[in-house]
Amino acid sequence: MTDTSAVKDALRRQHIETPSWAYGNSGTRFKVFAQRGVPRTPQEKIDDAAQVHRFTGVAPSVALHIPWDRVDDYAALAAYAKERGVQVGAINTNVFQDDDYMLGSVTNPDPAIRRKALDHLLECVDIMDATGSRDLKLWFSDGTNYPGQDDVRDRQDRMAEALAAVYERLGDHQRFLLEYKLFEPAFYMTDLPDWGTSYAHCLKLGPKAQVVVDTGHHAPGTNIEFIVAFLLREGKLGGFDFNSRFYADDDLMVGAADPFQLYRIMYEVVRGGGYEPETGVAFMLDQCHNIEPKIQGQIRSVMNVQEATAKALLVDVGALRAAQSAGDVLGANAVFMDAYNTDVRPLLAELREEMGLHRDPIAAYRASGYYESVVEARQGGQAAGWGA
Ligand code: PSV
Ligand code: MN
Ligand code: MN
Repeated sequence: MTDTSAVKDALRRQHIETPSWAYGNSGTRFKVFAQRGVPRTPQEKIDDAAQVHRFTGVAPSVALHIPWDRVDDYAALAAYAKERGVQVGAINTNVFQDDDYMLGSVTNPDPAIRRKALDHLLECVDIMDATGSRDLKLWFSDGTNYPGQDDVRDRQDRMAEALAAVYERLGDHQRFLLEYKLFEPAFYMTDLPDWGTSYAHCLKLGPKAQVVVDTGHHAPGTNIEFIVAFLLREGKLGGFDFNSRFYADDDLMVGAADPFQLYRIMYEVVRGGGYEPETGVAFMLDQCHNIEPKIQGQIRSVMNVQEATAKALLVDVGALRAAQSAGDVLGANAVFMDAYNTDVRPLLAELREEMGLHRDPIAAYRASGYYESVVEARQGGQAAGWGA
């Protein structure tokens, strides 16, 4: 039997970070849909993130994306967030939107463009100094579209050189999280296509270089929970960019496409000790809400992560281990599935009440009138960054 009060305690201290770009307008390369009441400034994105925390109690930080969230004074922005009851979290770099980066950023054959990209990454560490952020998230769109287009090995050398320069610049309490992605926008070869490549670069550099697993960045059928278990065992799992996918990098709400996969991932996190804050595993969302209301989409996503976590924490580990060591295949699988099939919504509703929150965060948000007030106050909302 699992102790539900211990499970509740663990859930109470969960920390899920929401991304500033989830609150802005977004879409596909075909169309960005404008919604009413979307934020016009980084401050207004923080206001929206604060609503997600207000109703869930477990989303106390918001990630920024630079230059989408460029301001003159980042310390003042961090203070603004604090006043609203949240913190500035990870700083996400952006070396994928300038014309200069058509053939790559840090792996570009042109040294002047590589320098420009590196300067941006270093500037983002300056921003972290001002906001007090711990994590720098690095994702590179770098790669090639055609065989022979550029030299694969030279590009790895350039990547390693840039990463070493960023690593060198990090302060004692800072780290970078290196993201990989199978393809897109490069279609033939991506310079950091998988966890193994990110891991190898991070391993060379040291403990402040960690791998981040974006759940939407794998080939269909990839066993993501194995990657999670492996990286945790090696002390190299820096965190997650959570979202869900049906086909490619869909950036849909986490737990929407495959809640069972999310549960399997969270089980490995718990099993590997990654749920303990000291391990530094960051639970971040990286999503956009193209057709659904954005704040509600974030609240729903946070709840989906909570539900998967609750199920993972409810696994009867004693019974599971006993069945595993007895070679009882079906018994072990049954224990694992029992936890997954538990309806944890009443437990979470109870927990929220204990935390002084409404049992149903979406209903409470809808009843709050926040949406109507921002629709009134905000005109001409900002695109999150894509396709605008
Ligand atoms: C790239 O697909 C990615 O997952 C990276 O994390 C980016 O910074 C993010 O999406 C936002 O576009
Ligand atoms: Mn991502
Ligand atoms: Mn992505």
